[in-house]
Formats: sequence, C-alpha cells, structure tokens
Amino acid sequence: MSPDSPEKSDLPAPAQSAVTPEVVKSYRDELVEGLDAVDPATFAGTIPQDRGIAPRVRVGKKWFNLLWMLPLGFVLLIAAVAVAKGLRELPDVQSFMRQFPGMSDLPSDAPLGLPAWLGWQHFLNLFFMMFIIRSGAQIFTDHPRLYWTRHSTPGRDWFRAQKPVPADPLWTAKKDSISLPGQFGIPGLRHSIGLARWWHLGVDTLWLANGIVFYILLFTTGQWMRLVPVHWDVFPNALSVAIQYLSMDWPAESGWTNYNSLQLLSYCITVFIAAPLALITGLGMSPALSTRFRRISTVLSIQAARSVHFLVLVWFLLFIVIHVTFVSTTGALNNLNHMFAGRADNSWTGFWIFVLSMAVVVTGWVAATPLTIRRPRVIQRVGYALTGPAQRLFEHVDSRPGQYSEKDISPYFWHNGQYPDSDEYKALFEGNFADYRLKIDGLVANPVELDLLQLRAMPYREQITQHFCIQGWSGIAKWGGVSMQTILDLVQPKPEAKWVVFYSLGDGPEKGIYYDAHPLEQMSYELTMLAYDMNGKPLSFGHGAPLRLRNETQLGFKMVKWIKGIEFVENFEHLGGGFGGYNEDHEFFGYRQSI
Ligand SMILES: Nc1nc2c(c(=O)[nH]1)N[C@H]1C(S)=C(S)[C@@H](COP(=O)(O)O)O[C@H]1N2
Ligand SMILES: [Mo]
Repeated sequence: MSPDSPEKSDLPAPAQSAVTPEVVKSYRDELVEGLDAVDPATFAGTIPQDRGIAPRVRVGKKWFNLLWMLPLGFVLLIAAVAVAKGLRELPDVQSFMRQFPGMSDLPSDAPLGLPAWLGWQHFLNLFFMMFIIRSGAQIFTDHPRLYWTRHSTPGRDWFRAQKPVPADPLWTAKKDSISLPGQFGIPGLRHSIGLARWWHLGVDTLWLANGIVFYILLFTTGQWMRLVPVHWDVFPNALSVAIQYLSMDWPAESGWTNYNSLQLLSYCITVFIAAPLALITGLGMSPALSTRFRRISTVLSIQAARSVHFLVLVWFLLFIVIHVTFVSTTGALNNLNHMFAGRADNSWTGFWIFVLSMAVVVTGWVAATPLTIRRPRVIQRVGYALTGPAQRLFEHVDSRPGQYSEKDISPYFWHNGQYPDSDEYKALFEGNFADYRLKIDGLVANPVELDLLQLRAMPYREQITQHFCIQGWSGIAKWGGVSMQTILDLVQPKPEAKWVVFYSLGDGPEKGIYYDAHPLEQMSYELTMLAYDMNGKPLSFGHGAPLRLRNETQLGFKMVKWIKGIEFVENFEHLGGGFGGYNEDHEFFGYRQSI
C-alpha cells in the first residue's frame, strides 16, 4: 500500500449501514493472550537477532568508528606519559609541584576515616549500578541512535550502532532495533525494551533511595568535606596529581584520611553532578513531564536528554574503569579495608568482605537475564510495584496546547508497529474508507457507529504535539480530528466506566488484534483526541489511516492506530491477557507509561 497520504477531496460519500454497535464486544474474541514466558525464538513477532554495527560518531558528514579509539587511545596514553615525564624535568614544573603536591587541606573538623555505613552504601550503589547499566544499554539498543534535536531525522543522528536508515518509506523503528549478548544486556533479545525498562526504572528507584540516604548521611556526618572542594588550590593540586600519575611516579596514597585532589574532583563530579544529571535527563524523556514542564523541555528535549543521559553513562563507565584500576594498583588490601571493612590496617578482613560482595554481584549478574526470560511476569509486576506510583503521579497532567507551532513539525516522522494486512483492511483502504465505521459501545448510555464524514462533521480539533516512542525516537506533528471529550459527550459513559479500550483493524506481531486501554480520566484531557488528519492531510496508511488515538501523557505504543472500535469498560482484567493492552500482554510493557 502506498505510504502517501490521500487528499481530503478523494474521500467518497460513505455507504449506507445499520447501527450495530454490539459488534464491539466481539472484538474481545479477536484478542490473543500473551505467553507468561519469553521464547527467544519467537519473541516480538519472531524478528531475527541483529547485532548492529560497531558504534560510530558523526563528525560533520563523516562517520568515525569508535573501535579506532582502542589503538588511538593507547598511542595517546603513551604520548601523554612521554609528555608528563618530559614536563617533570622542567624546573618550573618542579617548583609548581613542590608548591602543589597534590592534596588540598581538609577543614579542621573533617571526620577521620570511612564509617561502616559508607561501605554499605558503596556496595549497594555498585550492585544497583550493575543492573542499571546493563538494562540501560539494552534500552539504547531498541533505538540505537542518538540525536540532539527532537526530530530523530535519519542521517542527523550523531551516534549510532546501526547501519544508516534504509530508503524503505515504511521502515519501522522496531526493525531498526538491535540485540545484545544476554550476559551483557538484560535480557539481550532484540526489542526487549519492555522488560529492560522494568529493570532500569525499578532498580533506579532503589538506587535513588540509596542515593538520598547517602546525601543525608554525607551532610549530617561531615563526610561531605572529603568529597567537596573547599579551596581553589584543588585545581592546581589535581593537575599536579595528573602529571604524577602520567609520569608513572605516583603520589603517596592516603585515602583513609584525605583523597588526592584529582580523586576528590572525580568523586565530587560523580556524586554531585553525574548522578543528579542521570535523574534529570532520565525524567527529561517522559512524555507527561515534557508536555507539562515546557520551559525545561523546550531546552532539554527528549533527544538532548537521551544524548546527555548516554554521556553520563560514558562518564560512569570511564569512572568505574579508572577507579577500579587505581583501587587495585595503589595498595589494594588497604583500599578494600577502608571501603569494605571501615578500618585502616593490613588485615585481610576488607578483602574477604569484598570477595563476598563480589559473589553477590556476580550471582545477580549471571541470574538477571535467565530470570527475566523465565519469569517475565514477575519482572513486570515487581517493576510496576516499584515505579507505578511515579507513573501514576505524572499522569495527572492535563496539559494545554501551544507548545509547538508549524515550524516545529518534524521533517521525518518514524513509522512503528505492525501494519495491518487483513483483507478487511485492504478492502476498506481501497474504497478510501467509504465503508469504514467506528463503533463505540460498552458502558455508555448511547452506543454509536460513525463513518468518516460524520466524524469530520464534528467540531474539529487541531494540535501540534510531540510523540514519544518507548524505543526512544520522537517527532512533532500536527494532528487534526475530534476531541475525545466530544466523543464522551456523544456516547455518555456510565458511572461504572473506568477504562476506555481502543481496538485496531490491525493485528499485533504475534497475531490477535492490537488494542490498548486508557484511564477514562485521561480521555477528558484537552490534548486527547482521535486524529484523522496528520500535518494537514488525511492520515496515511503507515500512520494509522483512517483513525488513530493521541493521548499526549503516554508513550507512543498506547496510541492505537487503524482504530475500528472503542469500548468503555470497568476494568481490563478480562480482556486479552489482562494486562491492559497488546504490548502489555505480549511484550511485558506497563499499562501506565507516563515516563
Ligand atoms: N494498531 C497498532 N497501533 C500502534 C502500533 C501497532 O503496532 N499497531 N504501534 C504503536 C507504536 S509502538 C508507536 S510508537 C506508534 C507509532 O505511530 P507512527 O507509526 O505514526 O509513528 O503507534 C502505536 N500504535
Ligand atoms: Mo513505539
């Protein structure tokens, strides 16, 4: 079918029909329950695993393969060592280093040594980070491209781990996703973002709680003085330490009492800049928060947030590599005693506690992917228990229109999902939807059946909004159609109605029709609408012709395309797999997705 949009004038007059809204109930029989386990062979509609390509960074029009960083980094390191050694021969540098030996004095009331709580916090932090990093990498691979503008235009990415976007006008973001080895990503499989997000967001909440306790204890015990520079001489001292490390003549180790200035700065950046930035940029990707906090999201678009979020990951990875290198090469036994046993001696206590801690980390590491594959519903439920309250909180944002104007409309709007290929749909499409009827029934006083001309005769609503796909791409479009409030006024939901289910003319990737449930409350939001126009033209085949949903507080997968019926229900437990939608049933997504 052609990806081009028809013109409005092409729409023929609708055919005659009798009102048969009860048909909507029969749509339930077209739903297919999902499996309660992941079968890697058939997951996500049997898409073959695809490892993508080595990561590349775009410099102007050229793409630079990051594998070159390995030899290049090695050569640069050797060169830096030579330069540092040369510098230390210079009398001026020698006197500079005598003046700034590498450590800033602590305030006189600074605490001595590292307390036991710090050891616990440090352990929990590294344990949580292991899951967060692995599932974060998995989330990245679901749309393995990064952009600076919110448009996600092919070729305008600055980083990618996938080939250029093919010319196919109906190429989908799902086809663009790649897989990871299961012992690196969680759970490794291509397009397993639903499960990866439970790990990522769920463990995030634990990491955040740990971080809040850490901040409180830091400032109530005075430990902050060891992490925050209080004198400007920390900068020349840090430079001095860098020269000492690079010239292979390392500074004396005194981590128990005071960190050297380079160490202090890197800890300070990690604790007080990188960690909060991870949280802010993470929330910056939320559709609900972005539409609500426009001052922020106009500057920090989802794509800028996603890119910076990724750069924070790069910082953490570099930090971990360098930190572990130094811990193990500058008196490992002492260092382990400090952090894992809260003592400053030459015993093996810290070492053994460390070994025990690592056994826990390794067990968690090895178990995460197999557990996720075998018990995805557990991951889905626990993940929702941990993040549901925040999802629910952020949903209560009835945002106003007007954030974007015509000039913001994206030049390229990704397609996604499974295209309808039934004979029923083909016949409707070929007849320019003259035979199309939207059927609305369920817990309503006034069930109706509407053809496209009737829909077009209703009060017209237009809005320019941003779409947030769970996979990570975004785009702005102008949507034209009917406000859902207009529909509510027409059908009159009964008091028992709590959820509104949208059924599609198209199947999902594992058969059974695509559907999704939305809270009734959100149907009255100003920005919730049924769209039949996109960017001033009737909706194209790929974007959901003849009718799709817009609910701007939610992620893209909840916005059903090719809608054939709407049912008002009390709850959704008896529909399909009972999780509130097709992706919820089959790919373990959550039914509330405001983040
Ligand atoms: N019927 C149906 N609707 C669907 C999907 C689908 O697979 N089937 N995919 C969803 C997803 S994941 C997204 S991101 C949006 C994509 O809309 P677009 O193709 O217009 O960008 O449609 C949503 N609606
Ligand atoms: Mo999506």
